[in-house]
Amino acid sequence: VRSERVAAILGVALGIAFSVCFATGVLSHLVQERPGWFEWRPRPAGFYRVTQGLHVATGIASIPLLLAKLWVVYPKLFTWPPVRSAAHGVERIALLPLIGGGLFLVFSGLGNIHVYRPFAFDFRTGHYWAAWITMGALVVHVGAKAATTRRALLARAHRHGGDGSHEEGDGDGLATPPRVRADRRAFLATAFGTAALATVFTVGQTVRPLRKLALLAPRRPDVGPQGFPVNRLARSVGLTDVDLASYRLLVDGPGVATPLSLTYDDLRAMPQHTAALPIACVEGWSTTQTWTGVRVRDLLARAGARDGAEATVVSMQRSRRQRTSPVNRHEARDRDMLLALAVNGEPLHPDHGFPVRLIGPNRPGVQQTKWVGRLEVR
Ligand SMILES: Nc1nc2c(c(=O)[nH]1)N[C@H]1C(S)=C(S)[C@@H](COP(=O)(O)O)O[C@H]1N2
Ligand SMILES: [Mo]
Repeated sequence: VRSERVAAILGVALGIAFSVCFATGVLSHLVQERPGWFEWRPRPAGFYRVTQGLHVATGIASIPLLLAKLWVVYPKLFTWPPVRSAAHGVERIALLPLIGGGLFLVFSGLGNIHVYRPFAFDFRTGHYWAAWITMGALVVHVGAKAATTRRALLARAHRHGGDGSHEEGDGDGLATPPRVRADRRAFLATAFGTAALATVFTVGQTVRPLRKLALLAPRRPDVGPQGFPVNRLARSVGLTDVDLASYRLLVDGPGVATPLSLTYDDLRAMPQHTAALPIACVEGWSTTQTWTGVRVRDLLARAGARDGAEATVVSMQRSRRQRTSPVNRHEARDRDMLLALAVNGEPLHPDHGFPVRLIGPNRPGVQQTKWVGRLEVR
């Protein structure tokens, strides 16, 4: 089982999973950071939901594959002499960030979706930089192992393509006995089967038809107040009973001609729009609900903001974590960018952001700000 062939098959699968995970992860990071050169669009509305679902699913599938791969190759870590040449030395040094980084990524990610963040540093910052280091080491590793991998994978093709007298080899010219081949198949079936089951038992948190199978998922997309989940409770930010008599939504900042201070009734008196939009949490769960409220673009127009205005949405919560979120000029114009007063025809539950929450297309959950008190316009 501890053969080049098994290592190669697991390696290819891990390479694909890590690449998808990396691309979707960098995208998610950029959406949350929004550097100046990065123009995020509000359409297609469910795009982020798919990319982040893939991120968490490929990360979870990687865990059994990574452990299987380490089990297959770890005796090779102790071969003698440790370094045969300069190139070999570089390849071996790259194993440290590759193995350490890979393990850190999958387990910090797994922790994060269970809201377990025991690190002294910010989860996203650490996870992001570890990803670049790990992928750098992976590029070195793939370069060093490409020839071996191709040889190990082609051994079987050679057998099939031949006259039938060839046995599957390990690339070393020796035939592989059938018992060994059966053991390898069983081992690989266990590794891939475990990866498949771990994935099937969690993707129900975002893939509706599988929600009954979401046994390993931290959340079910249909369980919570008003029928969907909550991460941050109103209680935890002291906003369980917001007084509507004193509530005001401020629309102000350098981008408006007339600053607004609107009561809840003022908002209810404005034209209401309804849209089905997902909350797609970075933790990989998502849920689509039907939201009703005031369009951000109507509020901006009423405040005399110019076309091209951008805004920062500010929550009434005191704690800084996820208190604000950005609305760029594309989002500000979108017909479904709402300050929602209601979900599925009912006023928002306090845990869902009563009296007013932002909800818009193609945004990470962390940017669907609850308990909104202010739109600061530029
Ligand atoms: N003010 C505020 N809005 C917030 C949050 C928060 O902590 N504070 N959490 C965000 C996150 S991470 C997600 S996924 C969505 C949905 O989270 P919920 O499940 O807590 O409603 O709301 C977002 N809005
Ligand atoms: Mo979230």
